[in-house]
Amino acid sequence: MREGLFQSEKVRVKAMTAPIVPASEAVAESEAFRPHTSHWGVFSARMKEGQLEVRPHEGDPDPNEIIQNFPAALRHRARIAQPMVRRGWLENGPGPDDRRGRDEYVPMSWSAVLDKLAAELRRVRDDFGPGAIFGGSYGWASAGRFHHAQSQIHRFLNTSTGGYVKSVNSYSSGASSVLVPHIIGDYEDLVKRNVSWEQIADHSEIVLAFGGMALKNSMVAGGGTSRHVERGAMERAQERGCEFVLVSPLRSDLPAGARADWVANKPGSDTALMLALVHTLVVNGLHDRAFLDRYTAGWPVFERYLLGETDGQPKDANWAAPIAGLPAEEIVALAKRLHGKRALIVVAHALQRAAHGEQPVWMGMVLAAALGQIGLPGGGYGYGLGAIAYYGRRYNAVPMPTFSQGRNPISDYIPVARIADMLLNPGTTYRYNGQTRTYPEIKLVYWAGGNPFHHHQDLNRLREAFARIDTLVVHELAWTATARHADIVLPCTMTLEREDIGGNPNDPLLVPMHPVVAPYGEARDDYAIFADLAERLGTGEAFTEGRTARQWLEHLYEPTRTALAEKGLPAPSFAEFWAGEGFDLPQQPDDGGNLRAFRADPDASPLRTPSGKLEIYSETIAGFGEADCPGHPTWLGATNVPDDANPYVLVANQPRTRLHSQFDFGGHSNDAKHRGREIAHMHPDDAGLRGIADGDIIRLSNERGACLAAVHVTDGIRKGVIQLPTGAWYDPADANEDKPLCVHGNPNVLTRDIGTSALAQGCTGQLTTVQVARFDGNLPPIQAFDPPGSRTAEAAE
Ligand SMILES: Nc1nc2c(c(=O)[nH]1)N[C@H]1C(S)=C(S)[C@@H](COP(=O)(O)OP(=O)(O)OC[C@H]3O[C@@H](n4cnc5c(=O)[nH]c(N)nc54)[C@H](O)[C@@H]3O)O[C@H]1N2
Ligand SMILES: Nc1nc2c(c(=O)[nH]1)N[C@H]1C(S)=C(S)[C@@H](COP(=O)(O)OP(=O)(O)OC[C@H]3O[C@@H](n4cnc5c(=O)[nH]c(N)nc54)[C@H](O)[C@@H]3O)O[C@H]1N2
Ligand SMILES: [Mo]
Repeated sequence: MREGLFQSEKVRVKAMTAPIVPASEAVAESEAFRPHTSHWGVFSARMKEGQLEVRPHEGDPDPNEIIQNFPAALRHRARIAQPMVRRGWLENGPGPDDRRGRDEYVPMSWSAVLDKLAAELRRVRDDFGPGAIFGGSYGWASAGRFHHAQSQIHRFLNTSTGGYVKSVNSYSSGASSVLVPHIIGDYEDLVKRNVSWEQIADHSEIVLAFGGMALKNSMVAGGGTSRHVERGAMERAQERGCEFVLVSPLRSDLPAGARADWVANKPGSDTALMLALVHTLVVNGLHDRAFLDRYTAGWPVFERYLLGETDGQPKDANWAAPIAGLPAEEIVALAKRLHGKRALIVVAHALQRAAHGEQPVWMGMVLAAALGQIGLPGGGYGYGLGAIAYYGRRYNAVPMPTFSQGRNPISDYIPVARIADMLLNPGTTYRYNGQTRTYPEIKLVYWAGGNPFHHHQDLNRLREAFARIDTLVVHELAWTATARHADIVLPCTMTLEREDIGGNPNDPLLVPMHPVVAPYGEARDDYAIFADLAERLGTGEAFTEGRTARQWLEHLYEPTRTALAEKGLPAPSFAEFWAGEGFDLPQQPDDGGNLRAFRADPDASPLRTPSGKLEIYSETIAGFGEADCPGHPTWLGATNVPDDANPYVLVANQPRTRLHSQFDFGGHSNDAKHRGREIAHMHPDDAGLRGIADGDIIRLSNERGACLAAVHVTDGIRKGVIQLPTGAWYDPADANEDKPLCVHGNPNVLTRDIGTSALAQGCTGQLTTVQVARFDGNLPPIQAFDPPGSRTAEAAE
């Protein structure tokens, strides 16, 4: 089927059985469980009779099952065993090439491949300047304060190539992180120093959650979490009498223990619904005028729009009802239900990962302000709460060990989700946050710790974009689709094969991360790879400062130890820390942060916005003059509207059984699939109409691409909506086609690659429209986890 991509059986077997360094040589296998941590929680691990066993941290009240992806993943055939170079690049040299993603790979020794890569980095730097290197390298990589891949690659490029073009913001919060500083102030204050789970358990009386707070999401936190508290906090609140209302196309977006009322609105309609809620409050005199007067700027301008004085259309419940797909009476009742209670408005990141994603974030703040709740314990605006397990918690009171990235001499950047635009349209201009900017001309793209074939939209367009550059370099632990498009593939260790310090600033536990097994094949740490490359570029000392990895851990630990000692707290030496199971750092009080202080005294503690207040109308944003992001929250018309060609709205949300694409080949992720495919959810009425039954294979398609998935038919989803999570590895049936069928279920072959607006240019991957049909053809095999073969047995030395 895809002869070009995969070589003969014989060679494939060779790549799969590459020699594994006997564990005893590098890492002593021990029968004792040793501590470690991951983005899905703190755990401990051991090797027993060649098998990895993991068990969650003892103090975790609600451990995350995603750690069960580790055992099968550790030595899976999808791991990369040795450095590989794409044949076309090797034979023809650097340059644009549409064979990327279709070509063969040639194994090479470490010394030969690093020589070649050093020469190529020098060529690009000398001929075009470091501004022709894109090193944004977005992605979640692995936990660990030192072996954090993005810190490593950025430090390498800063010290050794004269810098790089970076990316700003995230796929997570592309719209909100640009908007919030204009209207509320510091973004971290809003998401991390505001309403906490402790406050919800103790104080909230009603929680209205747009997009929900799904436990599958809060199970994850960058750097690891030792206690998953979200389920317990929602149950305690519910038992105390707190009401939960879920506004979402999926019932599973709040846990059963919250006993929520489910309002299944149309995806993308939340801004209209919130406008109608505020309109209802206003016309009934239920809005908090005193709060709006004292703490907000621009309410009168917004109110004229709300009441229809500027455009002739009052934003009342009758207006919003057909937009949201809800009865007007339900909207009116919901508004009245919010009044007079300690009310918390939550808006999930998901709502802003869509066209005009700025609007629901802004309007959520206005709703919370109209209720007069911002700054009260358990009340106000919990933007992002529940999306990740570092929101709604306390900050640690001492600094975390931090590996310095150095200084980037290149100031050029792109908003992260504009990568394909940049590569396809060098030299053209675009708008971002009030500026007109120009896309640079990139020759070399270097990635470590991310998977653009997971995170980016419209993957067929991304393939075209990657065909344009001279060289794509990827460090990976497994054969992701990104690695399969690279010219140089360097195998790196996975977390259980190296030592590190684990922790995140919103979790108290500092964890000594012990390796449990030797590196797979010839895999090396990102640090070791960059150190050797830097050596070749004459910048070895600047990159390593003469330290081994262990010496770096000791060095990074020291400021934390000193800070503990200065506070008169127990301050274990590194050796003591390393010998133990980890210890809890002191934490800051749960005091509601700057928003609470602002409420207490807005003159003494103004917000960091131009007016010092909550900006319901922003003169700054109005001054940018963007039609798709005016000066106050606005209903800009429906997007992702189903039509005859694409009659369903696709929700492409976060997966339950893994973090993004990581260890999709692990047991927990794979066991949850059906016939090897990712599972989509569909309403019984929709399925019935198309002759689709539970467990069938379906084909989802639109003008951008197509994929297969298995289907689960359920009434837990709004009619007309189909949900397919992200993270199943891109698996083209025939990579030689322009728009190959992904046989595995990666929704990003379907999503649209456009920015949220000219303000933020955020990712819009959450929603799109699709056609759906039962797939009755021969089911193509899953090949995403088979390594591409290498033609020749002799490594090219
Ligand atoms: N349609 C749609 N698309 C989305 C989203 C959506 O809602 N809908 N959500 C978006 C969001 S919020 C995000 S954050 C992104 C996530 O996108 P990514 O962060 O790119 O996804 P991951 O799968 O976590 O990619 C991390 C990669 O790093 C590799 N890795 C792990 N450890 C190491 C290491 O030590 N060294 C090196 N070199 N590599 C390592 C892993 O194998 C993996 O391939 O996806 C976005 N994409
Ligand atoms: N298990 C697991 N957890 C994760 C991740 C993961 O990959 N796996 N990724 C982590 C990361 S990086 C991030 S940024 C966060 C992301 O956090 P979110 O972006 O909030 O998470 P999603 O699951 O994409 O979306 C949450 C829910 O929003 C609902 N939704 C979608 N569109 C709309 C809409 O228009 N209106 C309303 N009302 N609801 C809508 C969907 O039903 C969806 O289930 O999750 C984190 N948690
Ligand atoms: Mo994210």
